[in-house]
Amino acid sequence: WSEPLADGAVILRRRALSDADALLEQVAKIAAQNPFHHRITPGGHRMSVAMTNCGDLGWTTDSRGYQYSEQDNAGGTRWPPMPTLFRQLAVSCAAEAGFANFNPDACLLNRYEPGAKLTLHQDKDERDLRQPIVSVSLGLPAVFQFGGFERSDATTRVLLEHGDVVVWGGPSRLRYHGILPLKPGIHPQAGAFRFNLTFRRAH
Ligand code: MD3
Ligand code: FE
Repeated sequence: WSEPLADGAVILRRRALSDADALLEQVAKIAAQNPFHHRITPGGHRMSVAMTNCGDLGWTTDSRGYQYSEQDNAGGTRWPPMPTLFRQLAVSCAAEAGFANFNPDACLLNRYEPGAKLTLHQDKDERDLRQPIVSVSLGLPAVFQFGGFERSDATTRVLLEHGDVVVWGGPSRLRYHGILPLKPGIHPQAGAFRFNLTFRRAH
């Protein structure tokens, strides 16, 4: 079932549940090629979320800043291709939310361990902000926060669970958002982690 979260944002609850085992298998294959890595922000902080990517472009950060790159700055290799299942799921969820021509060229994989969090931020490193972002949550549940267009705006909390998909587009594309520190637990399919896949049109 689906429900609007905000103008342009739709949550498709459990939409990826039937694909979850296959998605996690692909996550493991990608990580075997380009391991999850705690990247260092331009400010010198080690991110508590570990990241890798698949697709033509991947989001990375280092002392120079944030960018989409064809190369993994950790390993110096190209990213693994985006699995067909990933692309099909992202494209069909975007279409269900009203974005008919979504063609992602980047998929960021985030891995949360207990205590890992993502502080409030905006996603604006993509060239065409009219393109939505599709996010798929797997494993342990997390509390997602979304706010307004300024960091100090009030936030709302939503629990994101295994198999939930959210499509962020339109006016919601530039809302501040974050993830509260992950509570420890063991998920039957994902173990002690939460994984989040975000599909983007970067260039
Ligand atoms: C709202 N990831 O990778 S996914 C990120 O669960 C990120 O790992 C979170 O924020 C995670 O940048 C949240 C949901 C999400 C993704 C992109 C958005 C929400 C968004 C872009 C604009 C507004
Ligand atoms: Fe984000």
